[in-house]
Amino acid sequence: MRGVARLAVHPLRQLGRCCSNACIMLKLGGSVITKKREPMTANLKAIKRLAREIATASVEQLIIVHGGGSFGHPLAKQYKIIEGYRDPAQIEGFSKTHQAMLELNKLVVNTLISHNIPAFSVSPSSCVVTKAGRIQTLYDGALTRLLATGFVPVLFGDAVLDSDKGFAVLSGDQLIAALAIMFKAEKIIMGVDVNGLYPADPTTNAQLDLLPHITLKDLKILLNNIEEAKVTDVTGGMLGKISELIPAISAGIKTFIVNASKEDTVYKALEGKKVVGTIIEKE
Ligand code: IP8
Repeated sequence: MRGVARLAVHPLRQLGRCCSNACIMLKLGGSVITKKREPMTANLKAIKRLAREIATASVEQLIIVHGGGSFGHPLAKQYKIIEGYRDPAQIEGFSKTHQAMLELNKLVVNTLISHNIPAFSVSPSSCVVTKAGRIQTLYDGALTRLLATGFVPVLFGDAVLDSDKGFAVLSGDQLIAALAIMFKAEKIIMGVDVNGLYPADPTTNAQLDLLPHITLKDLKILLNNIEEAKVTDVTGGMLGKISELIPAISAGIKTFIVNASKEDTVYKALEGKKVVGTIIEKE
């Protein structure tokens, strides 16, 4: 990251809720940074490559959110965390799910640090409470200061406390949209394991062309047509992912769906270079 302080942190910039320079939000999908079919297995090669790409891009301010992949999802499913707190046996599962996410986050953050990115881990369960699964409170004080100081906060989908149902699973997608609105982000880059959005499920119809650019109106129509992802994902696969972005897109934040499994895609998207993918805009 040429534009951001390397590990030597900037003197404090003027503090405020919005980023002093437009902030970029980057989601690293769980299916990219983990081996989705192998429990608790990170894709270290992909994490290192992504760290290298992020380190070489010129970005002023960056917030990274990563997904759960084979760390958070199987445990959240096993202990039915998404259904809320119903049974004391889930207490252990709630902790285990969070710990699994911390483990993945540690790998991601350590790799970013080893590439001289001033990454700093922020646990969503310590700054978010949901109500019926939706973000109710999001404490922004520490995040604002981290950004102003020159850090790259690294958050993740997490097991969080919920004021209605006790527990919930907060997806990285709901979180990134809320953070993008809160920090008036310039753009959201969603790094997933497909090239972008298609008019229907591309795994069942190989002839489909990628949608390079769509509006919010088209997106809503498309969401009625997209089939759910085939892989176990407690937070709703591609359909869930994209619907969570609607509030941010409605707020005018340009969103890019790109294939983070492909070399240099995230680098180019961060740099604002042309890249294969889908751009979603309000109008
Ligand atoms: O992969 C889910 O985050 P996501 C996190 O962004 C957990 O949906 C704990 C399953």
